[in-house]
Amino acid sequence: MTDQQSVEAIQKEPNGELDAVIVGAGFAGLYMLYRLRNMGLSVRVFEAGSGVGGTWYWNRYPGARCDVESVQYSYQFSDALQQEWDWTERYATQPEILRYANHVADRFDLRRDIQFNTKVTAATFDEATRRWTIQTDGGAKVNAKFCIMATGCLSSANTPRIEGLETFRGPVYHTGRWPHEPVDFTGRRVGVIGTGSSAIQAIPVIAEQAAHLFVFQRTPHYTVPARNAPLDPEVRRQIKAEYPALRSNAKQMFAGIDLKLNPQSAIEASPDERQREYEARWQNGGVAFMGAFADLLFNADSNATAAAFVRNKIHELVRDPALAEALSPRYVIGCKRLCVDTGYYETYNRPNVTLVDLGGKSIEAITPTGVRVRGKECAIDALILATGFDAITGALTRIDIRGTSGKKLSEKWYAGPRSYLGLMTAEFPNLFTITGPGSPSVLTNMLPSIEQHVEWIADCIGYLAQHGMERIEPRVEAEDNWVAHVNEVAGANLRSSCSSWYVGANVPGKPRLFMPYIGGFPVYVKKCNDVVAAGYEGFSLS
Ligand code: N01
Repeated sequence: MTDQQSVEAIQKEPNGELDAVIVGAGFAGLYMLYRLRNMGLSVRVFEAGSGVGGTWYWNRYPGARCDVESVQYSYQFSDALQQEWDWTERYATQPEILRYANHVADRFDLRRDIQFNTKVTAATFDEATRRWTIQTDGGAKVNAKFCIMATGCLSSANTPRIEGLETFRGPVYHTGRWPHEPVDFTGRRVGVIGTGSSAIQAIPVIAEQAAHLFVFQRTPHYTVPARNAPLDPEVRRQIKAEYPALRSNAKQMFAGIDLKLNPQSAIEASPDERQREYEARWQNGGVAFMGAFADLLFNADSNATAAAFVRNKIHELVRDPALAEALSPRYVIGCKRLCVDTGYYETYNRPNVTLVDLGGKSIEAITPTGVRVRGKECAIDALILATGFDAITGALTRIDIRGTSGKKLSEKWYAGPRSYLGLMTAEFPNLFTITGPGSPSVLTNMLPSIEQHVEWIADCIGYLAQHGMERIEPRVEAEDNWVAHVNEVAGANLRSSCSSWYVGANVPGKPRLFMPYIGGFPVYVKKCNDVVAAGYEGFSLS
């Protein structure tokens, strides 16, 4: 549907009024649309990109793939869908995941309700009419009873303020806003700022093409090998045969995915046992490395054994000991999100790759022809910002969202996000946040977390309709208690102990507190269900 057709379609609806507006056509927005439309609601999705897929639409950098296994990083709401789709690799590439998102959009005929190339700029609640007015960058205004933010946790690109960045004469790319056409680095000197998951996936691929690659590292990240491989058709057949059991088992797990957690304590195991367990997981590959022992994120001494194991691996893989040392993190493993790579450390053995260690400091300045570090310019032809996202809250606070008091959401969240269950926030009735702050979101397999939120929201809207009600808002006390609980649980987990995007540390000026809920997926789901069973306890309904 073109913009014009889309606007016309909205205008054909009585008074331009909708039951619901959904912001974003990634996996959350697509499924939300599917559910609400099946309930007979009039729904419009606004999507800034020209296609569906969200994260997988924007993050097209070389080497981009999901580090959750493909057979689990997929929808489960439709058995027919999960039976008909064939993932080709253990970890799907970005193009394959994008094909899947497009397949879902076509299969369920979702596009006709999505308006592409349209950014939502503002949303205002009117208490008199109990409706939201949603404004887009094209100047259109629509009116809806419910406003559902499916804006993603890692979608608002973080471009650091570095002196002189705008003066650089060559092309500048952000991994989270990569061009749609192929970028050729052949014969060019390329600089990459950042060493998080995106950089760690991109660096080995770009190093094979570029004349020289300079990696500007502020803080080294821990990464474990992916051990990616094509999916054996027989394994795929077996998984499909056992999908219901696999999915329901995963939902009983802390992260909504089975990491084969070993219930033992690392510190109570013998050195030999630890070595065997870590080695087996290192060889098997992937984030299940952190499932080696149950207390890795709760006991600093236990954590130190896993961190030391990975540092030893870095020293085995990188030939130059000084370089290996510079690449070796010294903080809690798993505190910044564990990365998963293919040949990352080995890439530093290449003669055309140079690590520029910033020693914990930001880049000093960008010049028209390069990057200046400690007073010396490193000449480059192209610059890649692998500098991550204004995570979890950025996509929400960048929109001018105003609730009952007229206060902006960004003002309410000035000292950090406040929500009830990560689903709603007081003073903003009928505004839902799919995988919002205060929900497990990024600490889990995102797809089941998205599905759980979408189903909760759809059921809630259905409940209001069945009971002749049209307004829901969290009570302030319930929100306060939830925020306190989120903070308390975070305080007991080593994940909150370092500078990471989980605590907003990567964005200067952002309030520092642990944003996702780290109580585990099953505990969280039970809480959401209990709230409903108790008649939407903690919410005001009218
Ligand atoms: O971003 P990041 P990302 N000067 O924030 C550095 C998901 N993801 O896009 O560590 C110099 O992790 C910054 O340094 P420091 C995944 O959840 C998933 O890589 O803050 N450096 C860091 O090295 C992941 O965690 C997949 O000191 C600066 C880097 O930039 C999340 O997205 C794939 C700087 C940013 O790392 C974000 O990953 C890719 C400055 N001024 C991503 N500012 C999957 O496979 C920032 N940095 C599912």
